[in-house]
Amino acid sequence: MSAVQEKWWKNSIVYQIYPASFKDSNGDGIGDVPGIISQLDYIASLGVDVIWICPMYDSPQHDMGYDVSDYEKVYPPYGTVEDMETLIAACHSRGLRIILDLVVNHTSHEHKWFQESRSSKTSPKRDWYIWKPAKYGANGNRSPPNNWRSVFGGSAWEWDEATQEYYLHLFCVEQPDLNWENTEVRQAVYTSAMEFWLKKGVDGFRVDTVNMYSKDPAYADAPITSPGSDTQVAFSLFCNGPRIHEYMREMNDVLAKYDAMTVGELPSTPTLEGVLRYVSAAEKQLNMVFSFDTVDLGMGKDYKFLTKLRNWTLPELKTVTRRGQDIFNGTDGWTTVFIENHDQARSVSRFGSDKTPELREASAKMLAMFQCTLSGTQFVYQGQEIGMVNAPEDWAFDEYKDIDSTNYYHMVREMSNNDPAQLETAMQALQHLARDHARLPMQWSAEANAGFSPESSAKPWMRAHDNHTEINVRAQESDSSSVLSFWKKMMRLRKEYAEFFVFGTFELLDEQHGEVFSYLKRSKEGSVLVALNFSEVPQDFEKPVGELKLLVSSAEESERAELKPFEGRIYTILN
Ligand code: TEU
Ligand code: CA
Repeated sequence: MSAVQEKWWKNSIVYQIYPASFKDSNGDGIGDVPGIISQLDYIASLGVDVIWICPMYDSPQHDMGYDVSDYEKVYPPYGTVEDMETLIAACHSRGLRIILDLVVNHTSHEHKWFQESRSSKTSPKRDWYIWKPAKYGANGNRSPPNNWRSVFGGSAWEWDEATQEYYLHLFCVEQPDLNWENTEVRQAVYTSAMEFWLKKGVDGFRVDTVNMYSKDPAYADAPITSPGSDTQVAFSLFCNGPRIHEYMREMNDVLAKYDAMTVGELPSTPTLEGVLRYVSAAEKQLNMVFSFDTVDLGMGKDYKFLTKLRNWTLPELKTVTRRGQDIFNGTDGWTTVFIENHDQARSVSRFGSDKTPELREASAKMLAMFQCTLSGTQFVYQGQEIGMVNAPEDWAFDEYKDIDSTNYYHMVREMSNNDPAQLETAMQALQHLARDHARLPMQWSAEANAGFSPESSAKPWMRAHDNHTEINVRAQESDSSSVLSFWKKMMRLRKEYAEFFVFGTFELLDEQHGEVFSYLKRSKEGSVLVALNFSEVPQDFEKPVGELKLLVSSAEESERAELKPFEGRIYTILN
């Protein structure tokens, strides 16, 4: 099928916005919806097609809005429902589409549904959440119904003193899991969280933790992988449960009425077959998903922060990339390409180098080329387009705000009895992998607060990166050799050569090469070669048969055969 006949979202580029950190219009130190509206021309100038806004719903913000207390209201510091209506119209008038984050595996503990549910065992909404009695040991000690560990550490069960039962929270204590087995819950979710916004004209949803709605109904203990710990990693028991595909189809029936685009977040589903069950067109469930293979590279299995720095190799990155690209090879499925989002450290710091300005810029451009030449719907996270990097190594722990980071650090402090060496290791892991890095204020200019908040305003809710004087939108917009200019060029090229880059099939070359990642993208019209140097030193690379014509290099024009440090090149192959 040619590109023109395909669904609009396949050839789209989505720009992800984290409302708290994008643009503060009124100087309270917190980004807001009017701030987003004020930067829509900038967003449109990038050449993207869709914006995705992370949760802007009313919330007590225990997990930055992924704990929704009212789906039909906007968190007041971000603005109002009217501001959202203005934003939707302002997007559409620029030819941009807008999708929202749909967070319905759980609500906030402050949502009225949960307030009612916890009010008594006989509440009509008791069954809207997952309540279970305690277990009692021989000595009469009370313990949770099973050993599941929450994604943010600690037990996934919280004891409710008033009604003497535990409720399930796969994320933080303030995020009780909804009981999707209950039909009324599903209908309430469709009406309040989905149709309320679809009727206002949003074009679809990014669906949070999409595979956790159906849990293994036995609620059995997870296998012991951390001996000596009360809690165990339990993804295999709470992801992809027996009714999940029934729920997906039911949800899709609602979304289909609005022709909405959907992208589901799909942790713990590493096989092609598992992914296809959600995204095969014939299944009518989701349009595409975010798989975790690439962004999980090098993370600890037991706790993600329990790892060595840069604990991954290039051949591993190649393998997971190929696995992700396999879906475009003869299936009726579709998926995404991304290496950053609000849950990940910055890609330049993880997969490139932020050691010197030269290496940083070179690797940011090379990574742009990497992403823009992979098949799928493309997602770019705010600040990625200017090559923003992780917070500096010398920032202290109190600059880290995310519950995932603070829970981990506090756990290490407690378990190690404040041991300085262990705390230092934990800090290093945070500096490498914390979600906080993606949440630093967007760097608009060299001015105070990185131009995120007006100069005279309150301190931004997270400290602006010290390097904002060097890395910022204003400086890069007027520089044709900047990371930003290169991203724009690559996004244009991606569309121009969509049959290769968006829709083509992927063929890995030189699988074992530890420094150069090279591959072919093929279409009916022929092939292109992509060669990416993932190292700090020049590298040779193997050339396939055929006459190569350089289409673009991420480095300054060079006659040399070798790739420069972190250089990427694309060649068309003439026969
Ligand atoms: O994330 C779900 C998820 O499984 C991970 O990305 C998780 O945040 C990470 O592994 C923790 O280290 C989604 C949202 O993207 C995230 O921001 C929320 O915190 C989470 O759901 C709960 O709603
Ligand atoms: Ca504000």
